[in-house]
Amino acid sequence: MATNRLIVDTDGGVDDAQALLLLIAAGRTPDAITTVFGNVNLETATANVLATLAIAGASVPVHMGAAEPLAGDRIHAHHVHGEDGLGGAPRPERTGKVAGSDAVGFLVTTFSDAAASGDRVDLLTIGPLTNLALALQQAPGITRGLGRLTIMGGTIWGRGNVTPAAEFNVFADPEAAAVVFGAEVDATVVPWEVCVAHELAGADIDRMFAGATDGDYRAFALALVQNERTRHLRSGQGDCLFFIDPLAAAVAIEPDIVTRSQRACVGVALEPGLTRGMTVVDPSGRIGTPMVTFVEGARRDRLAALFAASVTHGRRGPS
Ligand SMILES: [Ca+2]
Repeated sequence: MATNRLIVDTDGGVDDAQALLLLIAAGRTPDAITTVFGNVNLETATANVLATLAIAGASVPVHMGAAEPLAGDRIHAHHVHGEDGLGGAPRPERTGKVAGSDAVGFLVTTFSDAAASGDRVDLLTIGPLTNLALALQQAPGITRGLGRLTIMGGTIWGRGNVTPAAEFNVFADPEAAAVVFGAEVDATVVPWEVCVAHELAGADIDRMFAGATDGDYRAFALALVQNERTRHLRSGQGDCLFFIDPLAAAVAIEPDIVTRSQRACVGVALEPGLTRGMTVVDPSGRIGTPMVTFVEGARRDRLAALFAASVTHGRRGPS
């Protein structure tokens, strides 16, 4: 079976950059990228994506999307990803330019065409769900053009990161998440608790980088990973890297990597207060939204192999 085209929707943080490097190294360079506010503002997220593509030597059209959530105030995660969103990773001297500033229009056109032709397109979202929600509101029929939809977001057991109950991507725009989880689409969801249950030990990371050729690419990839290791060490989580967006990327391109999953429908808590942005996961189906698949476990050997490939992938010598 031919491989579907792939679009990645991203908010340009450290693990977003790692996910892009993983996809490119795995031979699944996205056919297009759409950007969204989230870890950092929209302009910075877009600049970070362009920087990552330049470092990897990949030419991919990048469309700027939503700068604000559907409702409420914009949040960010500079405390995790640094002021620049890439943990201070060294920037390339030159980057490409954006292909457009209407990501929502691009998604509507692409998935409408895909629906008409039957040539479906996969979508991986690793940021707030604003762009996809706006596209679905404009053109609900685009679900017929969607191939595999893989979403990093939400929680499965109710333990969030940005609040005790809510995960960042959903909390950043709960109304958008409610639109997506209410749409007629069979998504695969990679929830927060499962991401932090899949880690790579510091010693393994060191071994991978020891095999990488010196250069801009290695320096960039190393800075990304060191930002995370330093933060985890400071917070007492040990010397490791958690697979967040890279886990979703791996699931998107290697469905067989999933070892355990749960079918459920999802409600998103929208009321202000303790539970805003919480994903209420309902295997019984009583919430009534379409069933999606929650990933509960993935093959660690394949994750490590995909990550290792992304460490050693860089072009050799000066570009
Ligand atoms: Ca992200």
